[in-house]
Amino acid sequence: MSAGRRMFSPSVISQEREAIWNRYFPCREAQPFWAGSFTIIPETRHFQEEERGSMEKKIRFLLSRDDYYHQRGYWVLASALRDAGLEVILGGIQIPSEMVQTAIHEDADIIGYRIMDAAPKILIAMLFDEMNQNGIPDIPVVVGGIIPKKDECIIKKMGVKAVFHPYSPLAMIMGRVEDIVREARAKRKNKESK
Ligand code: B12
Repeated sequence: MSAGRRMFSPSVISQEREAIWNRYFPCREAQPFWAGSFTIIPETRHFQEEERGSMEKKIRFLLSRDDYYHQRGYWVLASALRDAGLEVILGGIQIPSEMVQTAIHEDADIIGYRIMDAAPKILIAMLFDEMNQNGIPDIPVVVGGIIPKKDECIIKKMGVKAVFHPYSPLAMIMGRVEDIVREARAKRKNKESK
């Protein structure tokens, strides 16, 4: 392919490839309407529910991302969350307003945004704005991907519960997610009982 010789960049190679074979869509997950939980083999699900014991309802985790190219981490994370016994709602590539609609529609317990290619502080400000406007300010938000340190401080001040950088151990992520959801559920219960 001539692209390889001309300029070694994934976007150029991808455009050349597309011109010959058309665009390849590995799945339909980029469409929010299709957003649905991963299927878990029933026996595994039962085992995981028993193991997690005290969690009364499975955690519904909305996982969305900002860019098309860095898919690998998205799928690694989605599989790990599923294997840990969570219901993963695959938002795919979504902007904040779409994420909020999916979170409401899918009754998400937690929103996870994978940000690889954009400005985290702008996206997160938009997300919280949309969440407030749509009456879901209490759903916890966690963020992962390429998040510069200075942006991490800013988005945590905005209300992001945790930020995960490259090479974060998956078990540590799962542990934090469970703790965050437990805390949010307890807060909601308290609020409802008042
Ligand atoms: C592989 C890779 C690619 C592959 C992606 C293949 C694929 N299908 O995914 C390809 C070659 C396509 C690619 C392309 C590009 N890339 Co690239 N890429 C990488 C690389 C080397 C690894 C990413 C990866 O897959 N990691 C493995 C996964 C499992 O880990 P992870 O994504 O970090 O996720 C972990 C945590 O961050 C966390 N996490 C991540 N997301 C989330 C979300 C939630 C909710 C939670 C809880 C946790 C979480 O959990 C995971 C487990 O620890 C990184 C460098 C790096 N070391 O990170 C650069 C990197 C991300 N790429 C980069 C760039 C610049 C690009 C290009 C723009 C380059 C170019 N000029 O063409 C293009 C993008 C194309 C475009 N937009 O036009 C930059 C991003 C810089 C930035 N945003 O400021 C990086 C950091 C390299 C660098 N240092 O410059 N890239």
